[in-house]
Amino acid sequence: MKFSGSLSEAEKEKASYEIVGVPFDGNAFKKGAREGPRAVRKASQRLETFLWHEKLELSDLLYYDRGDLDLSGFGEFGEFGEFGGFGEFGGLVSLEGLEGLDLRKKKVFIGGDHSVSFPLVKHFFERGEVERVVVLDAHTDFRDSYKSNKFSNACVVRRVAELVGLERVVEIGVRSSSEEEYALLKDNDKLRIYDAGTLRREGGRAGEGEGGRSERGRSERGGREEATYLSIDIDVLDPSVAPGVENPEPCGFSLERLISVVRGVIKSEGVRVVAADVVEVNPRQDNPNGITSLNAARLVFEILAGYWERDSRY
Ligand SMILES: [Mn+2]
Repeated sequence: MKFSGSLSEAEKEKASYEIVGVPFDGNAFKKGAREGPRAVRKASQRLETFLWHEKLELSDLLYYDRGDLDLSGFGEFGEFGEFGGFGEFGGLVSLEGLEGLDLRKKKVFIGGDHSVSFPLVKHFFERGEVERVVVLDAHTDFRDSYKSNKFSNACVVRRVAELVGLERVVEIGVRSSSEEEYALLKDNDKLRIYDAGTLRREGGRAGEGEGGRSERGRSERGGREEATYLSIDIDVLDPSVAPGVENPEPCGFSLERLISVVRGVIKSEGVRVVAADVVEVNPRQDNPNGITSLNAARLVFEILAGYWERDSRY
């Protein structure tokens, strides 16, 4: 099954944007996120591809769902902590499917546990296609290691920051970390965090504010744009609208708030989002009505619409 509104196989060359599933949960404690791509695709069939609030028919945007990365070479995913030769996963994903991707076409990846973001960012970064990373997540994910696994989904932002540089990472929506993570993060003046409380006080303008100005930004000033990877852990949403996650964290975003921040980041001046992921949808933890997958599907729609809005402006 392809994501709703996808071009057919015969027409895939016409695509401006591509969707890719990453059905991996080997670095999660509670398994199930490997079923995320399938569940989100299925949920997308329940939504109209006509975005009412913009009067935009999404299938006109020309995107193609390439299916899932082939992770068969990895074998059956072991239980948490069995990845003795850490780093193998990064190599595996690079070997097993990313090489074939045309990086000039903007991407939306559907996870998978959050650990998949590291090899994805790495692939783009090492090819000079990504300079900056924006993470939307309830958690800082800044542990050095979790249960002896340095590539756990609880460590992913730390690994990404080591790769691209602390000053090139922004975290939005944070409302949970360990004391050790906070001690490390509070005194650093590099990695920027817009936590959930800041967003509530400022009306959610961390991403949106810059976006508002960009309407008349680049064409006048022609400023340089930083190629950006946008990683969205669905647990940034409130558990009431996204219960199907490994680590639900109370007091999160509404879906409207998240969409507003995501669209704001995509249209921000000085930022060019070239790839995004939506990770940590765990259908085994979801309500029977599949609300988490449904909201994730809507988010994928919004990312595609954001890409299109941005590309059609210039
Ligand atoms: Mn998280």
